[in-house]
Amino acid sequence: MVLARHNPQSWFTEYQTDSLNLGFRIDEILLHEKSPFQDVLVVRTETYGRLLALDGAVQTTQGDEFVYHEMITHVPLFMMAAPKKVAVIGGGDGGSIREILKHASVQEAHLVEIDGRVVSAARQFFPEISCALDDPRAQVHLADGIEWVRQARDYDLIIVDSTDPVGPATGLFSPDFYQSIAEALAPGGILVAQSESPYLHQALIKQMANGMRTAFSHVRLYLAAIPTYPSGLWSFLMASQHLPEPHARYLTTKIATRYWTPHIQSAAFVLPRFVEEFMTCDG
Ligand code: AG3
Repeated sequence: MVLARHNPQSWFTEYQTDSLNLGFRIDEILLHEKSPFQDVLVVRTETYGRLLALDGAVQTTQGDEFVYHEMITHVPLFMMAAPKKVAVIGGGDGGSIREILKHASVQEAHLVEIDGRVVSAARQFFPEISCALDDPRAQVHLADGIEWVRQARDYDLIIVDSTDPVGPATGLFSPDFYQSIAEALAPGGILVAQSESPYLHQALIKQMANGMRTAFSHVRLYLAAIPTYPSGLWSFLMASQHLPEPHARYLTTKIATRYWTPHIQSAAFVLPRFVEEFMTCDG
């Protein structure tokens, strides 16, 4: 349905917290349905192009999806000489798979999404994001990530590309899940999980980091600026048994990116003092 261009009611608003909203003027609602798991909405915003929201929370927009998808994938992938087997838990839009497959060494990229409606909405409305799902190296599993990871083995990288820790994603933030990821990784393997906003979700980030420390020896936080997510500054937690160091290939790579650069590979781990402080203080 096409909405009047300047109708003041033609807005999509994410209610980010009880006291904070982010509004997007929209000119069309492309899809609005209830899947068995959540509310799925695709709208066209004037500023950021098409936007996918699940249960009212912005997941992806055409205007800034590259930041999240490049940062959740390339930063850990460039810690490895030749990653071969990668899994994405969540991430039904396919953006993470698209970035993973830019690494020529990758032989298998598994997408494990609980909600098939998210995958079909992405295929229909975000072809430039979901395109790589048709690559012969990609496999889509419509399955519960927690169950799926229990039988997974020998992965070089597992990415938790989840929604917020409410609704279907809750179990993806638990120490038990991190433990079964640790068992599913090959020696030298890495876990990366999106970990919300350092302004708004400090307690959650600390809780996730502590949960990861029960299963991994090294846990590090890194950041990226994502304008359509709550507060605009987003974090990612990386966990591994050996301290990850970028592999020299990150300096000479020819893969096409729009946010990631070799400097950003290192700079993303440089934390503002308030973030350093809440990550190190007790309690
Ligand atoms: N998943 C992380 C989205 C979290 C955003 N939270 C919010 N808007 N309240 C993104 C999925 C992209 N593949």
